Amino acid sequence: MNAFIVMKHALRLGWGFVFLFFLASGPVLAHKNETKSAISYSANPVTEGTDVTITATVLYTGTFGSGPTHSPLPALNDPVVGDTVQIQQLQVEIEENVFVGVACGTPDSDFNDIDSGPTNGSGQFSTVFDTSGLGGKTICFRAHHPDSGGQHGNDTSSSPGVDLVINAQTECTPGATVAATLASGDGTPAPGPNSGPWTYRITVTACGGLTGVTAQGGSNGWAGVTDASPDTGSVAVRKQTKKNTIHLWTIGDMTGGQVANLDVTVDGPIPNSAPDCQIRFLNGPWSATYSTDDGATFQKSEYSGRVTVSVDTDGDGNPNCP
Ligand SMILES: [Ca+2]
Repeated sequence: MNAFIVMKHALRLGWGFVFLFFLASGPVLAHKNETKSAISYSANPVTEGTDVTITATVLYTGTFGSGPTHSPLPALNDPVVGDTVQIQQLQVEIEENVFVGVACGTPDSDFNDIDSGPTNGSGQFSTVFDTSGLGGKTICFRAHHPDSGGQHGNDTSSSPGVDLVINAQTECTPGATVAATLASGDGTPAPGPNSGPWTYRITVTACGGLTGVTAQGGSNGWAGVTDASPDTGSVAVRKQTKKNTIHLWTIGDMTGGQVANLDVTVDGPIPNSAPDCQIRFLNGPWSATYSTDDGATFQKSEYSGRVTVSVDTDGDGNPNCP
């Protein structure tokens, strides 16, 4: 065997090795369809004893992870159909194996499944949550979609956490209440310049006829408001400081039981120095003002609950954040 032939063998082996390596590395190159999860409530706040329908929605983002493209590639906002989605409650363990639901941002808490099931043709799965005995509590929930279907499957996503406010009284007190009833966007964002956007819905509910209803709320100090779309009335910036913007939502008169919604979209960078599992609030507290005596006097509601995300610096999806 002369040197030339040895070299030829080596080359052939070399290319063969490269080819085998390429084949073997195929499954490692994940290029799953990326998804986004949202959570919504049928009502918020609610009176103790009310059954609340909590709905998780999982949609495609129209993008996929690194690696070669494949078809069919689902389009933006196509529903993820037939995948398992979990509805999770934020809980603390008060004694061994005894867990209670707590508000978004509570220290030493974990999201645990309260129900799960397959998404329907609209990418949705719902569960009914009984609020009996929970008067006076605020409990945070989120939607979580575990990854599915191997390398061409659907990737993990979590919604932001949203507080469900459960009032103790058995009948509504005349006036307005304000709460977040929906949130979408990445609930476990990586740090960086493009961590958002996120959208949350502020809902004002009237008990009894009200006049001159307005609601106002601050931004979070780190992700600015990029859009504010009300289904009733109009929104304007009331006060702008360097880090915070107060929005004033003028709703007008409301009839008893009427509901008005404002969808707020925020976006902003998360510093690379943000620690894993850091809780960031998407909204500042919102409150409503209203008159029950045709404008002679005005009253202010309690503040809304909050919407949170958990920073995922190491990319593990934050399954075990303290
Ligand atoms: Ca993490």
